Amino acid sequence: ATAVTLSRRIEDAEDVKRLIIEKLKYAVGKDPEHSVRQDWSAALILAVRDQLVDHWMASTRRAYEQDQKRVYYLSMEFLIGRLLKDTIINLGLEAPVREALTELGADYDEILRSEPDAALGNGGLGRLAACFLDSMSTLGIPAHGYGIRYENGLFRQSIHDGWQAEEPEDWLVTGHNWEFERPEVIYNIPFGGEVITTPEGKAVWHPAEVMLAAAYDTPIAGWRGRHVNTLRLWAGKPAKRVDLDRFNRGEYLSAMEAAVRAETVSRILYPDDTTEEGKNLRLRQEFFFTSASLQDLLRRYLSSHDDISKLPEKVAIQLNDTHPAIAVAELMRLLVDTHGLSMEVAFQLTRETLSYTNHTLMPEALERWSLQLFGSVLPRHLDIIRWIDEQHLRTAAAAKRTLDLERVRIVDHTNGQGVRMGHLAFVGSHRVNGVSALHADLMKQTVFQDLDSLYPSRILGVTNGVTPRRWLHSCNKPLSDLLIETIGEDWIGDLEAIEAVAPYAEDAAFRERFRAAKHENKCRLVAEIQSRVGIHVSPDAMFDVQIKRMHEYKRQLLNIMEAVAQYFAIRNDPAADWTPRVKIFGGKAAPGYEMAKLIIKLINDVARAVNSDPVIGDRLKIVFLPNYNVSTAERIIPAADLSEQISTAGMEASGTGNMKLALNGALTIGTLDGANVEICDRVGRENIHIFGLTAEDVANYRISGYDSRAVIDGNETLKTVLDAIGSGVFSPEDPNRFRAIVDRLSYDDYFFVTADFAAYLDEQRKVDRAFMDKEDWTRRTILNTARVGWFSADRAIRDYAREIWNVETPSAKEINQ
Ligand code: 26W
Repeated sequence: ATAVTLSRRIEDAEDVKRLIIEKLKYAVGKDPEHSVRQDWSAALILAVRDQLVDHWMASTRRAYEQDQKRVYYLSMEFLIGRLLKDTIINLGLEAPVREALTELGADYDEILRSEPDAALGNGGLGRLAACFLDSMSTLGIPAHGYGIRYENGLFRQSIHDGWQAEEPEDWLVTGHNWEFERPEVIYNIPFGGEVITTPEGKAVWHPAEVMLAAAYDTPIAGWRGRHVNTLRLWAGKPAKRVDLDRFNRGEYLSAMEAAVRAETVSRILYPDDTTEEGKNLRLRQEFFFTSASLQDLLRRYLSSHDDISKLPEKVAIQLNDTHPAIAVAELMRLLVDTHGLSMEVAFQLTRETLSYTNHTLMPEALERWSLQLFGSVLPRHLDIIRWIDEQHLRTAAAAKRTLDLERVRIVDHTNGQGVRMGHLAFVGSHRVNGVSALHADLMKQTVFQDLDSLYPSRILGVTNGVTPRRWLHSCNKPLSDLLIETIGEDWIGDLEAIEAVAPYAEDAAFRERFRAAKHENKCRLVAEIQSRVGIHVSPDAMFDVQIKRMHEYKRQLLNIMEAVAQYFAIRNDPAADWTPRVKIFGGKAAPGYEMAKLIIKLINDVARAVNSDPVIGDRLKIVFLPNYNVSTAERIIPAADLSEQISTAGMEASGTGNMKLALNGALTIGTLDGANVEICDRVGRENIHIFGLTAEDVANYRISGYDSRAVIDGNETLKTVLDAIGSGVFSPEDPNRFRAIVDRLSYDDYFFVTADFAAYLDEQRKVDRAFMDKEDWTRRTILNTARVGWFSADRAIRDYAREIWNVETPSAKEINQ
């Protein structure tokens, strides 16, 4: 076995060549002469995957032998993107792979681009889960990610006549070469039916239907590839493919019905990250993957332990938002109904094992299921939740007389009626965390105020982070090379070491090279913009970037309104000393979110007018890059000069794009929201452009009332901009197209766009002046890169490990040894 292992290990380009040819022949079934790009890609992925297997097995063996505590990250979304380049870089194989492919006559970069971008997530929450997988492997924490193997990930966006159109994303069609199917790992997932109480008083669930969850594993390597964890995704399978009785009666289609229903559960990722759908399928998806994951981890625990009561010493389960919150009831059910524990003991173990991360305070995104739906899909769980709620209510009644008991209940008995999943997750967890300092504070002041008073010190903040491997070292080679040459490569495994570059901000020669790296990235993006949307932009202009999901609270509208104001100003005085800008937008709107889709159209209509106006020239260009995803982010972020983080204060829980952009040497223009607050603290107030209402201002306005009409009437520029948009200046073929937007802002400006407009414009003009001073601008961008090392996902994971999971992590020094 050892001999086989050694022959597969890559030492040089010759080894790579041999392995690729072998994979082409014996795994893909092609000879090199007749291989197309997909074949080369498959062969390369399979060859690289081989390199992970020994470390992967060693990691598993170590966890068993040393009886290490394991971490399970349950998430409905893992927005991992492409894996090939990062894995090659993590393993230190880039040079030999490149050389081998060149010698074989294949194009390395083209092969990298042909890998499908696994879009098993909507946005920030899913991407955070992917960064955390990278960091848990880098830190050598024995961990599993558990999720759903969606056949169709987030839809592909195309732009037709300025409007968003959605097409299905079928990333699995070309085959997912990273994964290992595990046909032997299958679990029964029951649904529906009823609960019967036996004469002895034992509750027995008789489900109406049982389907299967089948495991597919993807190995996840960390920095230097020493430790490899598993992302285990579940696919829905029918218990039996065909109903033979029906089939024999000639009812061919209905004989397949149950099979189709089972496969539907892992068919599609819900594309809406704002409004909870309340759909039967969504609830089934949540229970499906949560139950499979819990059954799987209990089986693993029991294979080497016989005392179930020690579970919390060896297992930590993190719930990524409330999507897997049914875990509270499902773990109880497994412990009580399958393993014979009492409800009391089961509840204690459940709470000590689970913890919950909240990612949003927006009331419409807080999950709540009607009792009717919940009871029909998960009747046993509803009983268990009622039991938990009774215990919880007793605690509440004993603790505080002043509390409104109706508000703290998990099962809402008021007219709304329903199961509050946030409450369930909170009550069933020993720790509940927000994703930035501000967000954790707001959790205590708003949605979880009562629960916080009942269970003080359960809430904590763990500020998000991003992996420096993907989001600097791999996506920004020019800057990474410069950093490595200047301060060495410790920062890749210990991002706070990047601070060592700060003194070079004062070094003119270094600044020149830092600018050159940025320029190279900008030129690459210029070419992409030209080829994808046919707009010519200059790499010398400021690249002003807003890339994120389309949402009213993120205020892409404020950004495009500023563009309109600037457009008019330039037209009025073309000869003035304008700072040339390219405004770049990217982001998907949920298919049912009409306002967000209308804002995309507005951006494109304004872009059409501005980009074709000969008076404007290079002074202002507007670009909407379609189908924003992880891979496009990897090309846009290194090229950005200005990072737009302009959400209504109090509404963006953290943000993570803000961290990636600052790390890559962009300055931020932003509100004091989410992690912007902490970014400001670290880079220094003079190296960031903060404007607008604070979260406290917003909260006060919500109480006292805010009159946008008066603000509009008092601001000539704002009035001109809104009149133009509302009267069809940008949509002459349909003058009323944007009426709804202007009406919203005039009568019910819920996101305070008009309130922040003047301050935003002021700050943008300061940005213009600052950009003109090339040396000082570069100095400040270097300080941003140098000072955001704390926003590494490695630091975030250390915080989770210490404050929530109670597992050990190695020091930064050990990582770099
Ligand atoms: C009910 C459907 C649904 C689905 C997803 C509702 C809400 C969500 C997520 C909470 C949306 C999300 O991605 N939130 C983002 O999480 C990031 C990681 O913590 C934060 O950085 C962002 O600020 C937050 O918006």
